[in-house]
Amino acid sequence: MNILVLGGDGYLGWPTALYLSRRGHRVGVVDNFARRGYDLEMGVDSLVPIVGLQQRVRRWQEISGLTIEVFVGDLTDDSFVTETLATFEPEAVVHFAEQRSAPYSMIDRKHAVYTQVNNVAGTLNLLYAIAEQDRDIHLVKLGTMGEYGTPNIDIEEGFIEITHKGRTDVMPYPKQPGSFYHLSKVHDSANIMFACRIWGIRATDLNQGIVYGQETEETVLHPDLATRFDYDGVFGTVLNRFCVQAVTGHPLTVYGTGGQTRGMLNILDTLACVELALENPADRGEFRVFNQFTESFTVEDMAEMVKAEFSGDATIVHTADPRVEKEEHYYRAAHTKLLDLGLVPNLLTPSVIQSILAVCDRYKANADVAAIRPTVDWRKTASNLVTAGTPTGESVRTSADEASSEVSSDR
Ligand code: NAD
Ligand code: USQ
Repeated sequence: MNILVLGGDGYLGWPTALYLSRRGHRVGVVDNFARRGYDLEMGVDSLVPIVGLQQRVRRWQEISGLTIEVFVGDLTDDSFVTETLATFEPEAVVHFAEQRSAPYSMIDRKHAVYTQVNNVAGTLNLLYAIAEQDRDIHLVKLGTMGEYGTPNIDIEEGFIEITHKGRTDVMPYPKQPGSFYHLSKVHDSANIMFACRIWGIRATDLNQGIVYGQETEETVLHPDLATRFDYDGVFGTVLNRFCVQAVTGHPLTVYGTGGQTRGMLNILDTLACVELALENPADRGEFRVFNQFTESFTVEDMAEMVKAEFSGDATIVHTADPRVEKEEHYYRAAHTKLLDLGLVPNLLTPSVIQSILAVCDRYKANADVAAIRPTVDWRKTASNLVTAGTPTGESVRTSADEASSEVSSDR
């Protein structure tokens, strides 16, 4: 299959591109390196060193004999998107290319606007390009379990049957997301569903939980093939963060009571789920939603598990929750569709936690402990983006500045 991986330089996009390439697909990757730019903006870096995309691709060719085509550009540039699709002629597009951090989107107005423009406009350009070029192209789009929030009823897989005043219909499941980032995914889902309806394109929305882990069969073949590993207070996700905190002697930072429950999955299962979606495409005109996670845990449970598996002493601290979210709540979310297609989950066993701890231990000298502290406060409309390289209050030109000035110059 000809598969274009958007966001192919990122944490999940790069290992997915390698995985699909190794399985005999013709793979192209698209990226504008925005993610590397956020690191520069915040003065942080991936714990595991990563080389540039061109070097990654050259190394892959040397090791596997396989070619990955590279397209450098921005999805918010509509002509770039149209030209890339025309050149590559994909049968499927896997779309990872968004600003994915909830805290980053909550820094201030500029970062919220940047996140929503980047994510929603990028996806809209893609929908138009697919509809104009070839409506058979299967769009596999990374969404998030966070679209649903934490309602006091069971979460279904995308849709819910509602009976109201004696009449019944199947409707999109209600969305109560917890950040401007998560909201951007809700807006994407609505746009994609509408595009499927009016243009008859085919799409799978993968409502993914929080991913953990860093190594895949392909990325371990050479250090140049490694994918990134984020641990800082803005881009680090909870379980990966706890592992870095343990090996650096930083207390494990549980926000609030730690009763927040989230769907989780191993990075290996991200690759497997994307492959299953590609092998079993949505029908023409179908907007399909899969809940992509394998287990759910409370934040406190995850801290306890990391503490138990760490060979040294790890302490857990409960800090005031910088986010506005329920700290104790009901959580039961359906996730059977990918299992029905054959997913065999890689669960969060002690040995998996130990393997993540081993990666963190190997690279702990790269960790900037000062960058671990959470700096973004949901209750404020502007937080100082204070990280290792940015003294308090210093003004830095950011991706968000650029988006914001583009928005104002358009007016
Ligand atoms: P990432 O930031 O590491 O990768 C995203 C890539 O997309 C980056 O390389 C970035 O440069 C690129 N990108 C962003 N905007 C772009 C644009 N306008 N044009 C071209 N390229 C652009 O993120 P990730 O962790 O790999 O996540 C990938 C996707 O999966 C995201 O959509 C995210 O919302 C979703 N997701 C991630 C997780 C997780 O735990 N990491 C969980 C659920 C869903
Ligand atoms: N948390 C802590 N301590 C920490 C970090 C996080 O208690 O040090 C808590 C948060 O308050 C939250 C939970 O852990 O309740 C998850 O936070 P996170 O940063 O790991 O995940 P989140 O912000 O939801 O975002 C991540 C990805 C995002 C993806 C989402 C999937 O960055 O791209 O969409 O996970 S989901 O959570 O299912 O929406």
